[in-house]
Amino acid sequence: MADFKNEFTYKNFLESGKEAEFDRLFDSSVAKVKKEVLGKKHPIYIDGKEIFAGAEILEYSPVDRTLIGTFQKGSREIAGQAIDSAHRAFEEWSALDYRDRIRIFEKAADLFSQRKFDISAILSIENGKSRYESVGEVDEAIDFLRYYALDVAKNKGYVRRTSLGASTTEVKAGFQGAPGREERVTIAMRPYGVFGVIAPFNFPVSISVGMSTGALITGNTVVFKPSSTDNMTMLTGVEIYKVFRDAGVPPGVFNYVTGPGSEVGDELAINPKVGGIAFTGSKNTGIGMLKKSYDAGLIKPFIVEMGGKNPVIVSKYANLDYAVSGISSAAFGFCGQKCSATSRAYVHESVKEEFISKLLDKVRSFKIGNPLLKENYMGPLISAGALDRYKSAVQEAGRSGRIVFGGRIVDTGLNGAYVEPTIMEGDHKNVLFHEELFVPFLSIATYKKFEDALAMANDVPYGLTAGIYSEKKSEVKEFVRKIKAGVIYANRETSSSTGAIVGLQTFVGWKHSALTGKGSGSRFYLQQFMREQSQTLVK
Ligand code: UN1
Repeated sequence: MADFKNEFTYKNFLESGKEAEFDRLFDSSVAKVKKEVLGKKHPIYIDGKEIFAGAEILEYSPVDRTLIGTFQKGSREIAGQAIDSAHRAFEEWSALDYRDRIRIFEKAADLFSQRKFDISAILSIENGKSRYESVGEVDEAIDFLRYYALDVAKNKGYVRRTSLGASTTEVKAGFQGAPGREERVTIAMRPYGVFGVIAPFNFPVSISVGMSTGALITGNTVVFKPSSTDNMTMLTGVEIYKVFRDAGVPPGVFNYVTGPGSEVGDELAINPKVGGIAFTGSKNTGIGMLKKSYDAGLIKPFIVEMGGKNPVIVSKYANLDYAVSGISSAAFGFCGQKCSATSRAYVHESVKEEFISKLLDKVRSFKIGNPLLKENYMGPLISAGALDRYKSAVQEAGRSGRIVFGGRIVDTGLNGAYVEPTIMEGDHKNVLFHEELFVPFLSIATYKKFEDALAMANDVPYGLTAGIYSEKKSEVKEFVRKIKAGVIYANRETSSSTGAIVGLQTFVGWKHSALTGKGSGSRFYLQQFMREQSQTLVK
């Protein structure tokens, strides 16, 4: 069995001295996608067939409002048809030898790898990521596919056999531990049935592929809904559908349904034929779906990831250069539109001035503009809703805190929501330290005692990622022991809280950030998509 290897496209190009080739491939894919892929009409795919809903959704690029495509506005009824199709396909798919399923997803990884620059170009146009973020995300999708395929292989399809030898004495009456005849036991992890997979706009390739592969490779079938309402990423969804189809996923096993959450998402939550839900998105939507499902009297597993309000601590013992580099990237990379983004910094009062002055130097160097161009670090916000959230945060910061950088809309000449990275100083009690904003906005507060920094860091309902910068070992140790978050980083120069790598850092939320306590890209992920059955056969 070959060992797992991350895709690391950019790193590999760079290390072999081929950065120019990397850029040429991305730029030519952008040109090709603009010419050949944008502006088309796309169906819903149910049972391998094209379905048209009679109502449409137009998707525009956040970069400049170019028409990305015309998609179907799926209704509750259409979602029901997709569920029926997935339900019909389940028996055969779940009965397939696990090695056959592994082969399909290894092939899917290879196809993504071949198509990576085209899909990355679509991704940048669709949600406004820079080329580095997009290629990194497609790599993450490939990593998920390979990692999960290897996991199933290593666990031999999650079936193991054991037995209890026959007793030499005869059974007289049954009781716990009674002697008896030989018992052959198969312990099998078995799929639930149909999984509803509901994906976010911010990682529409990797998170969609990760959740879908988790469900499919373990023998479930899927109804997949890409983000289709205010923040739309339906075209990368079509690409995912095509990769799975071309890799050999049979018709009906993976169905692609676009449409509003209030129709398609709700149907997935309350339809009794849906065995489980995998969801990544906002806390409100996630909890709303859970509630609807339980109110409908259904018990289905929810594998959810629901955001964060991720803190970083900058100690008086910090290497401030690492802190500035890591925090600026985690707070402002992809405009802070990551669940893993750093949005709060607790800085020791003695280093605050120096930290802020270094941070401002760094942030001033970030170029804002068309994310398809190599030089721009920050592209547009995803939607008008995001811009509204940004504006109200800036207003609130002006009222109850102090803006130390940014706060303005940037005129790039493009028809999109481009804004400055924004930094405010304020009190931890301020609402801006507590609500997830999902925009490039960092709130800074100072502390005197380390334990106060930890208490403030933990004082939110979320518990996804967290970071610390301190060269003092005992502080880092205390942080690791006391911080209530699933993904934590100390002294990481590349990012204080984002950029978990599949197979290396499991991505898992604590508290309100998730539900199961198990993360993606880890060896416990797949087990969530199956239920255990012990099958005892007495000869
Ligand atoms: C998310 O924003 O929902 O660690 C997930 C990271 C990525 C995953 C982010 N690998 O930043």
